[in-house]
Amino acid sequence: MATDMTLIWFSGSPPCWRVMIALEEKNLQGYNQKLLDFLKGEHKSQEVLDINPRGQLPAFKHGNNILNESYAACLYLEEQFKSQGTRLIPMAAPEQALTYQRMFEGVPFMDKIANVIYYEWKFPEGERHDSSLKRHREALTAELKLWEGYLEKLGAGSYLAGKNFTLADVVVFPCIAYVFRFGLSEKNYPRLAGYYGLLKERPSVKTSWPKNWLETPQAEDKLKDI
Ligand SMILES: N[C@@H](CCC(=O)N[C@@H](CS)C(=O)NCC(=O)O)C(=O)O
Repeated sequence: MATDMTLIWFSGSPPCWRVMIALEEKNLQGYNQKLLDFLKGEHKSQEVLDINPRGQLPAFKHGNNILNESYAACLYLEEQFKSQGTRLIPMAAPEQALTYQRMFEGVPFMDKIANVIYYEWKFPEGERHDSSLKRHREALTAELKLWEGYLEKLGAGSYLAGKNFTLADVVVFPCIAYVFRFGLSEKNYPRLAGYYGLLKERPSVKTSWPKNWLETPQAEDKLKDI
């Protein structure tokens, strides 16, 4: 039981979900957890600021070790519990290289998703123009095509870095779940849809599936024409 760990999180937040998937994969169940409400601004409380001065989630602690960046927490969990649960960073150089490469491509991928889905929230009114939204949508389309191509090259039933589930899947899957939640067409992105279907059934993903997504499986279909 991981009773020396604490995770403060939001439901449906991709960075928080990454850490939860990593904890499940490393068999680190039973950690202390606190679910906060984004809309109530609970992440700006002193309790969170004491752990994460940016007032963002996830806020994660293992003993006295604090890891507030989702990638840092996932890498730490893999390193500290290497021989426990799923091995998330392959030993062989080609698979390891691809795992790191795809993991960090996940950062700009998520930014591009957020630039479209949360356009009104991210950009103040005076900075919003049809041309800039169009540019962000085009950037996201190009990004999605890249990921569709990666999966096509690897073949049906593959994970993001090959035939094994890795840390690349842990950090990028929440982004992919997000785009389908916001209406991405399975017909236009069949490889991504196949990957989404495969990972949805994985126990670590199922167990950590955002509860509010179960209640409202589909959000606004902002990505349906992308
Ligand atoms: N780079 C951070 C990003 C964390 C992040 O942006 N969290 C969002 C929730 S998805 C948040 O707390 N936003 C509230 C805020 O920025 O005030 C990570 O990957 O952990």
